[in-house]
Amino acid sequence: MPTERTLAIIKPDAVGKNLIGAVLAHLEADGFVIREMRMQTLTGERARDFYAIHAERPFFESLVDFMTSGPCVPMVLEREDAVAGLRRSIGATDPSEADEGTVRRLYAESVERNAIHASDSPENATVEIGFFFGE
Ligand code: 3AN
Repeated sequence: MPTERTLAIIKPDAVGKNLIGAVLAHLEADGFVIREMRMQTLTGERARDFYAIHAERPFFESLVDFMTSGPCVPMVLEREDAVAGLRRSIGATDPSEADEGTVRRLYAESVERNAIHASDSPENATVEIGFFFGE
C-alpha cells in the first residue's frame, strides 16, 4: 500500500496542558512520520476559514473562540492509510464516545476541547495541508 499524507492539529486545550509531546509520542507509536510541523495562533479570520463548513452550526462561534484562544500545532503526517488510520488513532469527536487508548479518550476534555483535529477524507487532507503548509 502506498503512503498517504494527512493533516493533524494539536488544539489549544492540549497545547495549554503541555501535552504536545504526549500526543506526538502517541502518533509516532502508531506509525505516523511527521513531515511538517509548526506552532501558531490562528486569527479569527483563519479559524473561520478553516472551519467554514461548520459556519451555520450553533457551536461555530464558540469553536472559533476556542481555536483562537492560544497556540495550536498543525502538522503533516505520513503513513500507509494515513487519513483513515489517524481518525482511528484519535477516536470519536466526543471523547466520552472515543475508544479506549485513543488520543481523545486519553487527553480530550469535551466535544469542543477535544485535543486534536484530523482530516476526514483524502480530498480534505489535500486542502487542509495546503491551508497550513501551502506557499
Ligand atoms: P471531527 O473533528 O471529529 O472531524 P467535526 O468535523 O464534526 O469533528 O467537528 C469539528 C470540530 O467542531 C470538532 N473537533 C469540535 O471541536 C467541534 N464540535 C463538533 N461538534 C460539536 C458540538 N456538538 N459542540 C461543540 N463543538 C463541537
